[in-house]
Amino acid sequence: MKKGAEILVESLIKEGVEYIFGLPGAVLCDVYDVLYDSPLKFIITRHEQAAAHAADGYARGSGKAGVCMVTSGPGATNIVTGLATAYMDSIPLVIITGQVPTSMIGDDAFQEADIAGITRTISKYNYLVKDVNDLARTIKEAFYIATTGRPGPVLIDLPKDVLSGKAKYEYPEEVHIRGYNPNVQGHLKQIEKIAERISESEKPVIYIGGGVILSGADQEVEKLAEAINAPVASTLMGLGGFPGDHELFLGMLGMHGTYWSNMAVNHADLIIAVGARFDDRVTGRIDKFAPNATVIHIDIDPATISKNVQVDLPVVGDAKEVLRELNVKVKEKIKKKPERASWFSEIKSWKEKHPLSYTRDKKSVKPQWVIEKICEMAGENAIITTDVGQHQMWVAQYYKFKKPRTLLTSGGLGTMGYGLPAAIGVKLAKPDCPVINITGDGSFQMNMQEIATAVAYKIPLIVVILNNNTYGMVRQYQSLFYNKRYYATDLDANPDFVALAQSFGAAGLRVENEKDFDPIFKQALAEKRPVIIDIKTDKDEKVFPMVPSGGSVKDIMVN
Ligand SMILES: Cc1ncc(C[n+]2csc(CCOP(=O)(O)OP(=O)(O)O)c2C)c(N)n1
Repeated sequence: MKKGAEILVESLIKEGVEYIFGLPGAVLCDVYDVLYDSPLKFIITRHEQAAAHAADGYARGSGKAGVCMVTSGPGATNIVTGLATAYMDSIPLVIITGQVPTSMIGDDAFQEADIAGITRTISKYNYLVKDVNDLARTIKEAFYIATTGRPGPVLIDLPKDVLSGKAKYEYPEEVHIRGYNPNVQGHLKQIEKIAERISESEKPVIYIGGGVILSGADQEVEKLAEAINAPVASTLMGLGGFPGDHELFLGMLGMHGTYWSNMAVNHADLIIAVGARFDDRVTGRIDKFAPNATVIHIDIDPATISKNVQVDLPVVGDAKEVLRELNVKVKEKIKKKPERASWFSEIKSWKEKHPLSYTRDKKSVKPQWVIEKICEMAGENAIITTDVGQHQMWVAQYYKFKKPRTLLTSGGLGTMGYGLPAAIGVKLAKPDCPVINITGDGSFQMNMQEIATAVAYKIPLIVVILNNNTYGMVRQYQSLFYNKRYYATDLDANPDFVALAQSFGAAGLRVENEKDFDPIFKQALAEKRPVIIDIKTDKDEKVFPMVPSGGSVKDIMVN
């Protein structure tokens, strides 16, 4: 017989867990007492939201499930944003929450919150374990559900008496959940049909999303693109799923995508969407999206098919498996690589008409320039995390991501405060890669307390604050669509970020003009502790192109 807390810890070890991110509470003391003697490393964050984001960063970097453990009531409610962030981007997490004893559930007991109820719509699945005999099976299932099919976060709520109660311990070898059978292999006949349609296409565009990265399908995408000679556009979540410097790469599509990728999608006769969900940031006005195209959609989640855009040829399956089959079929159908001279010259003309550009001046350091410099200096192994706002879109536009899992950003929920804790998590998963959080002054202040966590565990990472003293992206909306009536956007009482960093025991550095950048960034890369670099930028700098919300490609603003 073993105690619930022992069953929990032993099961986590069996699942190959290295790190647990969390923050304590008395209800979990049985667990800490077991962890005390275990090889698992518990990373204490300063806020539970950050624990969830750190576990998420670990998961995005490693491809394994991230684990987070927090106390009941306020500890549990603090992870809601982290959970929703992971859910929207299909990130595998196992979140363990403490709960009041089963006898007190529903009594408004001290630090009770119905976290299973609260998180029902933002988790892939959740459990409230009422009997210690169910614990081992529940943990096995949670990891299985989190990491298979379309991945996602799973929450396990554990009452105090379940953790202190005893049961016979047997960890199941296999999982059988009725009604849950993710379909990995795509339908062969359908794949053949798709290959046929591809061979007839004159103006194809491959449109990749985060699913390409989650399934590890990047090589297969490259093979397909080269075999059929098709340009590739990516969503924010797909960046890194295709080499950013490849001649077939069009860059990001959608609201802040490149002019030419949006035009290409608009004029395509065939869209091959892989692991993408036709998010509104990509499609804009649905009825005007890719009006002339046959739409192929390859996705593991049957629920995404025709959810937003009517799909002509769907295949449900794992992107890597389906593309592997598709590449075989395509090889049979297409003997000679198509030239597509007129299609590529059309794309080239759009590229020449409106290239991505910004003007450098003496007044301030341009954020786009900073991002190009970081890309140049950080090396191919660097991993970038971002927050949300203009800086995030400039990263997507100006950083050339060459490998999967090198951009960690909150795409679906758009969570400010994600970047620093995610950087902590991914640095633990990939200790040999430089990790750089590119953030805004607004976003940084949402979880800046986590500098203490990075200092405490000697986690060297670099935070680059593009400091425009404003909630830049919202100010941009007010500038473009509300006649410059700026309201609720200025950040007048920002701290001195350099002094703040130093007060935490991190290095604080400042870039005032372009020529400061090289030596300071080199110094930051060499530091063995967290570094914060504060860079003053112009609050009126804007992100272009921009397709206004609810607009179509015809409404695109290029400057
Ligand atoms: C938690 C959260 N609150 C509010 C928003 C709405 N929002 C989107 S972008 C933005 C401004 C971001 O400002 P900053 O981090 O300074 O970045 P910048 O746009 O200036 O680069 C805000 C407030 C959000 N995305 N997330």
